[in-house]
Amino acid sequence: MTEDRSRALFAEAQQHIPGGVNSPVRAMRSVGRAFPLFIASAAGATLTDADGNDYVDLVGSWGPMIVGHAHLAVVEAVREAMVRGSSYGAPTAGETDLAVRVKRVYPGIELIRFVSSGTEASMSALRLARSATGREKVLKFAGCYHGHVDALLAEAGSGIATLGIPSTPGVPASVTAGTIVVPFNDDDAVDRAFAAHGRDLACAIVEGVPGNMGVVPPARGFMERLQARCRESGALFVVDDVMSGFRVAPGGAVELYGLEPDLVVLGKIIGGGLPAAAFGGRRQVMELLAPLGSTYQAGTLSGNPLAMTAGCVTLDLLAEPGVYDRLERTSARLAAGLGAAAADGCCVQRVGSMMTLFFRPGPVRSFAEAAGSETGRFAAFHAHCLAQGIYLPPSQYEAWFVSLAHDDAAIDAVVAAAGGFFARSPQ
Ligand code: KE4
Repeated sequence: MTEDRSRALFAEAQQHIPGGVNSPVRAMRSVGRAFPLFIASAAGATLTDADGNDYVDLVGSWGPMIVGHAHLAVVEAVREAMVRGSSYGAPTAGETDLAVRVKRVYPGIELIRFVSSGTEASMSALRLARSATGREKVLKFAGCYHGHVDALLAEAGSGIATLGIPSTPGVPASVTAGTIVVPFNDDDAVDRAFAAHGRDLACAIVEGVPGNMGVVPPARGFMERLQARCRESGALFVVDDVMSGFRVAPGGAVELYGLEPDLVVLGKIIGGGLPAAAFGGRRQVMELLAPLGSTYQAGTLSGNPLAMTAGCVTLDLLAEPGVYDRLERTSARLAAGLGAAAADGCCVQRVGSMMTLFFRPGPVRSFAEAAGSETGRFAAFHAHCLAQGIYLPPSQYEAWFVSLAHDDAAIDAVVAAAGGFFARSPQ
């Protein structure tokens, strides 16, 4: 198995693109690789790299490819749409078609606005919450990622209720000064933050099922209490279902936990592998958006016809009977196999078809606990699996994604690779 072509492509890419990649995690530096694999094609649950090596794919483009890569129905629909033109900068029926499909499973969304990325959706939701409440502060959780939105690239200040500090250069301290960062799954910390800032909070934003510190399920009642604190304080409750939407249930974490958010942020799966994301919620809030209201938000490719087409076909495939039962069976099989293969010092955390194998004992309830993982061993595990033809997210702090295209053979191959690693290095 050679990787020469990927190595050469990476060397060339680095001359033109920072780090040779267009999104940092793809560089595979977190798992100690000198260069990432360049992918040439994909079909079903399989990725094929530039050297012709095939892999069982558990990244799924970081979530969107839940029906599998290059699904024939999606390919044909987008091909037909393409010959009618790819972008008009004008309204199309396809945007309404996708809106109707989303609202069918998100009854709390009365109006929805499409954008081109989850970052854009989160950023817009924040602006709308600030407009709706006339307040400026926002609350987020450590370890939750909502895209590279300036105000949300913040780390906790010195104390729970203190103001955020930038987590990256380039974000002014003034921008994160209004961001309160609280440990996830910590009810007391949430209560303290609301006691200190509640009346100034425009919103609290939370991943429906956090997957950006590895999969860390909400503790029982945590989301409901957060929602209640928002109601009491007048802050909007914003659920970021970009990763968990249409994945952990048709209506995402909102459905799974019976939540009633003021705004929902969506992305990934709703674009079916093309650039589409959205934010939506109560009519009273959404009507503040231009052109109805004066809260400005816009986008050249928002509601792009090809993305709307891919999204509609993907959501229709997910609406077929038994789909989520099938995803659950396949995902449970993988989680059980990993749990049986893994050493005692590991734990598997899963919600539906998103999961993480943590290289630390469980449970993992917060980012601080996730950060206690043995990332060096994860890197060795990742390299072992790659050599066995299994393509895992190149970071301990990411979710693995199962699709409808993963059959028993694919799952068994992942479990066998994991078993081989732990047999060779039990601790
Ligand atoms: P995008 O801007 O990448 O489309 O979406 C941002 C976003 C928002 N909310 C959640 C819960 C997300 O997980 C994401 C993006 N997820 C990462 C994977 N952890 C995308 C991968 C990448 O950044 O390359």
